Amino acid sequence: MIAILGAGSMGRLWAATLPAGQVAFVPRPGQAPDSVCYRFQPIDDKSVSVTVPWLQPGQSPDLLLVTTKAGNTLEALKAALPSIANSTPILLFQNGLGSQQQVAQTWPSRPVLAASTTEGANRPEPGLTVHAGRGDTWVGALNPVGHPLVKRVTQLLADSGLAVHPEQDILAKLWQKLVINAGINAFTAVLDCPNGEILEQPFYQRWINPLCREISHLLAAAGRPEHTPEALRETIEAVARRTAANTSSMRADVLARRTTEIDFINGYLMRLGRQHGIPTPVNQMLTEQVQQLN
Ligand code: KPL
Repeated sequence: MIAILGAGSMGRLWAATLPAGQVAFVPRPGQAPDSVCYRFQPIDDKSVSVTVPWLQPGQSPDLLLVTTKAGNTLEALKAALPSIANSTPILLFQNGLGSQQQVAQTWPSRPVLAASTTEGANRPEPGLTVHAGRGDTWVGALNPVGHPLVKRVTQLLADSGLAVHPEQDILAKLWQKLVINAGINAFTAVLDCPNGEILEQPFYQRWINPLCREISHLLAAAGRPEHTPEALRETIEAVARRTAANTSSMRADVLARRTTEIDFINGYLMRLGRQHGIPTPVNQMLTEQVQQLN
């Protein structure tokens, strides 16, 4: 049995694709007792109706997927973990960086793993979850207790039929995604436009080079492989073009009046800059502008 904490788009994508009857959502405090029911639209098939029960007291999951927003993760896990065995692997799906490290530090004796995924899912209306784009999911350990479980967790997730791979250096994957999100998401939220449209906007063109210079310094300071600002810009723009029509997760959060993950994306880079004595005025400006939208 796989338990899922967080019934947003990503949680519902995994719940709909993993074998039926083997998935349950973890109830949040004060949760209504009814199962979670929704329609699921696969990429190239007819939509199906999905019913996912809540995890019952005494049920012991083989794996806990955590698909909460980065800012809610610690609090949600503090409420959920007392009833989940110490040996159950915790697999974190959060965007950005910072929340994963908080979890690994708070529960050092539990197996903590992280996933980086390029699967696309969204909820265009309340009862509908759409698998919007096929991608890949990489799974790797964040602490020593998690290492021996990477293969098993990857196999459990691969039962969904989605492409899941074990990853030795999951931090590298999380950094790659962080760079892309740092260069796209805040711009789409501030400019209120789909990913591809930022490329033509004067505000983006004014700030993207200085932003990439900041990120390039931060990568070197964090001991990650170095990338020139030009290479970072190319990577960001290739993804913006490939996902041109997408509404980024940050713009979607702003439009739905949800808290964004800015504190774990450009906000994380700003805090890292402070730690290393590297000025990050562009990350700070983007963080503040998105915080104001919230
Ligand atoms: O990951 C994304 C997000 O929206 O969070 C991108 C890659 C920008 C795609 O929309």
